[in-house]
Amino acid sequence: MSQLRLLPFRLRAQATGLLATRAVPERNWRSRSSGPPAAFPSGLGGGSSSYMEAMYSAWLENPQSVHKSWDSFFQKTSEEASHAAPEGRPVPSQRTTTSKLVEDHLAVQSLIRAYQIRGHHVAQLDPLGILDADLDSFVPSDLITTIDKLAFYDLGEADLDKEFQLPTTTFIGGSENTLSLREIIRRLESTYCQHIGLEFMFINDVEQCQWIRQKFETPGVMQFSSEEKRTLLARLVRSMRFEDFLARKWSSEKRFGLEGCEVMIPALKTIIDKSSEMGIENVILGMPHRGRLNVLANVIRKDLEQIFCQFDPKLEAADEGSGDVKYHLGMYHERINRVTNRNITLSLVANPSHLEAVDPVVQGKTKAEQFYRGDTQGRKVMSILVHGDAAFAGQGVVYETFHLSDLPSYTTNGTVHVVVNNQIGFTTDPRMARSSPYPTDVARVVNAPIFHVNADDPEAVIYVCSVAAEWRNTFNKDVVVDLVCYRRRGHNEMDEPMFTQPLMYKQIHRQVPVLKKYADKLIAEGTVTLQEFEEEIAKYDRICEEAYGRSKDKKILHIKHWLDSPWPGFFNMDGEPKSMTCPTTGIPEDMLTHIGTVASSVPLEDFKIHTGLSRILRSRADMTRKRLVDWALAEYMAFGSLLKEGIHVRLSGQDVERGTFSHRHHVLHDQEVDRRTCVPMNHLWPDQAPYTVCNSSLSEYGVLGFELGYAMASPNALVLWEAQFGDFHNTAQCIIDQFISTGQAKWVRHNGIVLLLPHGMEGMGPEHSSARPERFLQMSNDDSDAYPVFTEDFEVSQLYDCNWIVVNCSTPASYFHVLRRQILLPFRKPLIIFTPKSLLRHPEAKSSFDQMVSGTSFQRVIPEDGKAAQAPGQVRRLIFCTGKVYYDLVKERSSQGLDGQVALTRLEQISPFPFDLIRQEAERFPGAELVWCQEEHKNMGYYDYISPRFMTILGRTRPIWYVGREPAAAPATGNRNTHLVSLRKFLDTAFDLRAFEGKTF
Ligand SMILES: Cc1ncc(C[n+]2csc(CCOP(=O)(O)OP(=O)(O)O)c2C)c(N)n1
Ligand SMILES: [Mg+2]
Repeated sequence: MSQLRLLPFRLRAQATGLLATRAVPERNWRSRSSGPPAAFPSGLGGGSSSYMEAMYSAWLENPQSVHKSWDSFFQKTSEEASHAAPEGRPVPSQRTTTSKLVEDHLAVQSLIRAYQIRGHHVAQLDPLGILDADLDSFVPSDLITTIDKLAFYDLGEADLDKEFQLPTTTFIGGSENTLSLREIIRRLESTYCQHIGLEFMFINDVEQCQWIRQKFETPGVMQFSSEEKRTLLARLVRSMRFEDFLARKWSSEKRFGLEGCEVMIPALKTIIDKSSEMGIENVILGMPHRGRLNVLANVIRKDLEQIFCQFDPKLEAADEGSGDVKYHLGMYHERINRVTNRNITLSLVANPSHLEAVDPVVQGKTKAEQFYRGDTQGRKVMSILVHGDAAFAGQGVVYETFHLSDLPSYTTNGTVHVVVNNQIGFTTDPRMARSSPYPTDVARVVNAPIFHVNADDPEAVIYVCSVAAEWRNTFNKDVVVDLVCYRRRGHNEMDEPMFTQPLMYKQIHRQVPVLKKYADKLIAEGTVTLQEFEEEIAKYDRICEEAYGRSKDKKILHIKHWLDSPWPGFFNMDGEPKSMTCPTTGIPEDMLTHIGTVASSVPLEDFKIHTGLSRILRSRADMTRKRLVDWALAEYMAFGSLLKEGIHVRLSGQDVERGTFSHRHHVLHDQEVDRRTCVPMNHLWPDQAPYTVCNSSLSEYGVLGFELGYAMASPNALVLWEAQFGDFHNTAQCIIDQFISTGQAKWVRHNGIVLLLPHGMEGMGPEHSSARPERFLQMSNDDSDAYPVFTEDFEVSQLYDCNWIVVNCSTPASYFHVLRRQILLPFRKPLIIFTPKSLLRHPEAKSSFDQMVSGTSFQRVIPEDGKAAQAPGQVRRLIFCTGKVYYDLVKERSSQGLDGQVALTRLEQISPFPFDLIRQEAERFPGAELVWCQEEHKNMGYYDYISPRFMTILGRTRPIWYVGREPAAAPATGNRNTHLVSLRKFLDTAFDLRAFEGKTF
């Protein structure tokens, strides 16, 4: 027993005799190609020993009556039984001895399985040796950590030197089929209980489990050539000396150094090398603050001087926008992988401070890059996500992102996750930061294997990373590498960690840096000399010094150099739009007719659709004949025409295929053939771009982030995310605030994502009513107080300057045009569209082809063109409004007979504010009182946004009166009657021409 490694620091009294909890052998595994045949154990389920006894009795009577695998098993064990009988003792009857041996064999199988399942609990994962990576000091009772625990299996010391047949579910034997129990335990400990802790036995696929067992159990797998060791050492030198250099030069700057996890650099490089070897050409990385500069320098290989000059506070910013701190910026770099000699493109996606928010963005970008390369299997493009331990466990978006990983329209065919598990989050201990044993448990939901590894053992880390990359590129599934490490300094370099973690930090101060430990090891074994090691250090220090010298010459900071997703050819050489005009957005009538016809048809033969849908298609055909469109058909026209122009259209969100309101029906389902579907949009033209429409998982944060990432990859795509109801966007608020609204200002990155947010007060209660326009408008960056200069290209230049476009269309034609304008603009801006619910079926909410044919365009403002427009001088009130309330106002105006006295003008684009057109309208009706009418409550909707802008354009000479619902806490009432009463009330005010008499402003 002396060879058995004891784990005294974990030891505690162990219960024995818990045979009832014996693990049950797996069913139906496949035999490995070499080694013993898949024989006796297969098919054994619970209660296997009574089954075996029955088999054994049958065999004793007639060896031919059992399967030949049982026959050879019983023969073998009987022979061993007679050899193994200790001298001097009476030989027991054949039956008793064999039975005991059979039981012992089964026990040994259980023991092997126990290590495979639970070995990680006692693995030495913490480099500090003080914490339990699984937050629990318990030692599983079925691991042989002391000799007495053999009793758990009814085994004893005397059994240690007996030979046991190895089951096909282990590879510890290598080419041996049998091993002594002592050796079995030794090999299991060396695989499962040293510096690597493996969690994989929850994976449902037996082949995948076998693959992992083979990778880690096979004797001698973890051997490295001296060349590999030297490369590893050189990478550690870079990683460590880079941080040292920054610390020396800028001792009081925050950089979120990697000290304590320097091995992350060789770890990432190994994943990239191995993936490149397996055919990957493009790697997209997402990561948080910790070690980010080091990754930029030593993994992506950003020019060091460009990193160093970020530390210079005197540098002038060359680009528009407000920029970001250095440890958030992204990067894109194409280079040769030195290990494989193949081209590789690496990009690190810019990210906000909000931890894990970048995860779905990286996945979306990866998916898009795969899609545009036709890489359906993820053989060329892959993603790597780096996480902090506290964030990985705490942030829900991690879970949302994992749930996208196997959905056909969202999968990136496997991601390698690397956790920098420094066992602390800012000042919080893991025990206070998570309820799961490991920070990585979230990955178990998708059956991803999890490899924990002690980060102070660089070779173990490298091995694990290489297996992880191989796993990803073999099974195209996610995998997690958990680098159990420590954080040498405080949360950042200015922080004092001893305030809160005094004992941990006492140990950390005693901790020998990994580079020194590894160098000493290699020097001791003769792989490198001390002199070579010192030269390697001096060489890299020189590189840093020289780059530092060059960085001092830099006067200007170009954020453009930090772009993570360049769009080659879209902008001119200076990164500016190629023009500042936008063509008209209408399309030829025959195209409208053609799209309308396809939208009304079932392009596949023998395809039986639902009768209700036939009715919808007939009504589309009818509208097409009458040269009319409703909302759904207008959307068809916009998407269809862009597809013809080679623009990929992707619409994603919950239930978007049919449409929440059952109006869209972009995917037809055969009523008789299971899962047979048809997407007529993909049958428009032979050479059209593909159309993707996909129901998403029930997530907003994850899915919106994903689509934003998707839209980053190419300007030649219309990527839309639709919320089920507009208010649900608030669970994705971080993507909206941190990426969509601010992305260009922070990272000079254009993005043309479109958000479709169903909105409208329809008596449906506080939720399902408001898409919260006030929030989007409050974040719009156009100046409310600056009187604009009205140049010829006012519309386009205003759009160019804005952070996003907010529209609330009142007609299908408007929706059609604004979608097309989105792509025809010479640049990209996020577009927020408040979309209708009841208007989808409103008989008045239809547009004629005349409003969509060539030559027509998006109207930012739809001016009054009815009776009031014929005699503007007579008009006593001009009501400005937006969206659905227009239809209520028109109806009310007509019922009160005020068509000639009250004009109604609609804002289709709210932000950037159409100052020019509003001024024209106000001037057209000089004698009219100006009113803003909205159905939302006064503290919501548009009023706070439009009010100062009206003031600016009117020169404060005329008031703009408010008509709408009163201020409120909830966006809408839950009581239908109250809803109708408040509607009545504000409609009455809107047409009470004396409502504001005598009031001052
Ligand atoms: C969503 C979010 N909440 C809070 C923070 C503030 N914060 C920054 S780093 C940090 C601790 C992160 O711990 P961990 O994920 O373990 O990474 P580490 O810093 O240890 O590498 C916190 C709470 C943040 N950046 N993002
Ligand atoms: Mg941490």
